[in-house]
Amino acid sequence: MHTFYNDRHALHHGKLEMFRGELVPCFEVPARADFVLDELKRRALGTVETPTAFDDGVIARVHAPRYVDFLRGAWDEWVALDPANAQRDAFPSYWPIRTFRSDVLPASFAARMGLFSYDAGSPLTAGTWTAAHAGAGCAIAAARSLVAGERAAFALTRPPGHHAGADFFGGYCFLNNAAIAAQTLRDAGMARVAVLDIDYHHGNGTQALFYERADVQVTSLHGDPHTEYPYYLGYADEDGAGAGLGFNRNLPLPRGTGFAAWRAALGTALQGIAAFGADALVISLGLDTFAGDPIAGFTLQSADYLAIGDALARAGLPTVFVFEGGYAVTEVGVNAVNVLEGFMQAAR
Ligand code: OKP
Ligand code: ZN
Repeated sequence: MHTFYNDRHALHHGKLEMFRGELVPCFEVPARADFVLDELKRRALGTVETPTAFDDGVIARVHAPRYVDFLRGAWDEWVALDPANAQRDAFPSYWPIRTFRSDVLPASFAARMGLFSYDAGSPLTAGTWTAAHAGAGCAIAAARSLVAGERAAFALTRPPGHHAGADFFGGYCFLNNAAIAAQTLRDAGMARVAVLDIDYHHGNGTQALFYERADVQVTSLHGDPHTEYPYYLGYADEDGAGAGLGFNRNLPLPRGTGFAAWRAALGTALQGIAAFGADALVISLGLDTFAGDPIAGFTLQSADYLAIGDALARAGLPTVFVFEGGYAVTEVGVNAVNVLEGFMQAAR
């Protein structure tokens, strides 16, 4: 399996995030991807390629132009407010919640930060755009390799993507890499694409992007949003709307869920994907279902990830894996590569 990776990910390096009432060191750090890359190389699981120049037109088919324009220029605007801001990450302070307008694009940078975000846990840094854009390039290249006939590919990207919607960032996510991969597959002529999100947190951005579409089916296994981030989406009764009715499926599981129950839910998810008749599968590969994860609540063990890879391979579909969460930094490499290795062993 080829891995698509760009070391520009490290240019996105937030210092602090708001967590339980105080600013704490960011959980989403560059070392996460380094541990995965090291483990891939240690097990010699395939080549690692860096997409250089790429056609990024698909980004505008997933994200709103005014949002992408904002992200691209946000750091320069932030520093222009005050040169001392160069030493501080940018955070939103105001949000246009119900009753406010979101059609007007305010001149104020602070107002646009809030318009285009939904939490205070996702610092925007000097290298955020460069890293996110390079990551999208990896997702595009991984998807294209499936179109060229590969059985599977891995986009080793950060910041993650599945919380980012058409015009908002949040949950450490800025560009939705899994959605960009899915849309790339659609643009290449694959009629039906399934996205399966196995990150601990519900992929609200991915769900929202495809909620009214029948060509991209979205399924997510995640911590019950009654108690788990992102709280306001990811419930079991969200099954799509309009043309997309019946093409979204949420399988929320209680905090504390272990592998037996998680594995049963995966079986349910895979049955729905088989019934959909997908031409390709996009996996939002979060590893924060691990027992040792500092911000999540399931109890999966490292060996379980081999079994997950095995089960995913048995769907029998061209599959692109897109890296999402996983914050037990020293274990995230073993856990991620276990999924890929389990997949390759069963796919042969
Ligand atoms: C990203 B991914 C906000 C702190 C809440 C956000 C968790 C984002 C997880 N003040 N933490 O799904 O792994
Ligand atoms: Zn997560």
